[in-house]
Amino acid sequence: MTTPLELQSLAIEIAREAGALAAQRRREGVHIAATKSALADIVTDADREVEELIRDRLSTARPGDGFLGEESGEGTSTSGVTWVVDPIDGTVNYAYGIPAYAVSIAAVQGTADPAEWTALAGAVFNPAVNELFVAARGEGARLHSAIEGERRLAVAEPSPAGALIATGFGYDPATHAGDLARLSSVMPLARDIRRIGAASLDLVGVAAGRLDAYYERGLHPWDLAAGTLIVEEAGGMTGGYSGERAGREMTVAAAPEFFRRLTDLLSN
Ligand code: 2AM
Ligand code: CA
Ligand code: CA
Ligand code: CA
Repeated sequence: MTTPLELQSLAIEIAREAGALAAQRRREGVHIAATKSALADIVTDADREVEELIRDRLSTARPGDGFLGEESGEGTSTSGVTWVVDPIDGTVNYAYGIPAYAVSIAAVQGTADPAEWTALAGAVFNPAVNELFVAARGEGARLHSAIEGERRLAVAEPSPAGALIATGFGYDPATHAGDLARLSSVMPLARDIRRIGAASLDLVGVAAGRLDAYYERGLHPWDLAAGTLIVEEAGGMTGGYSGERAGREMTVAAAPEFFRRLTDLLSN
């Protein structure tokens, strides 16, 4: 048996090494290798190289574990544990030199499906500002920050004056009308809106109290695996529109009372 804390240590070690590689490649200059589904849906050489490093380190340390990564697909698990990895979350920020991108690494038990898995450990590391957000199941969530130092994370309900709400917009033009309709429906609860451009950083932002809430449609397992565990271990709630788990259809994260108000609004 491996404990969530042991998996967390491995996630941290690899996220720091992978983040250092991403930052190094960023300094050397970014090459956009391909445009995928849409103009904003890009992949750089660094996305692929960083995922390869993570996959290599994990298969050496834990050869029986499964793997699900954005850039290189799936590998099966014989141990019951699967690593769900986004090598660079926020690739558009990365390509433009905006310091809001992160390596996201999570260990989950069971399947690699967010509707079914039990998340055990997660690490989200933003090398551009040297901030690491971590959680292990049942052990709480922590931030190790070059700016703020080290602290345990705990969500708080927003001020009655209004919430700072982050969201993201789908790359597929067919989703734009729905994105705008949801945005206007949540505006009455908002003090202001943020579109940061990296789902993992939106989620850990909620855990750290830097954002009051986050919601987005269209996320993939690797966007949300580590971040949702970090929110939950910080005492927050994550999920879809009405009781289901966070996933492609909808991902909402907030402190419990505000989570209920926001999901009520979004589902109407
Ligand atoms: P990426 O940078 O790893 O591709 C932006 O809202 C967030 O959504 C980022 O975390 C981005 O991840 C992710 N994302 C990836 N593909 C997307 C898509 N087709 N539509 C919307 N967001 C997407
Ligand atoms: Ca991508
Ligand atoms: Ca992503
Ligand atoms: Ca990515």
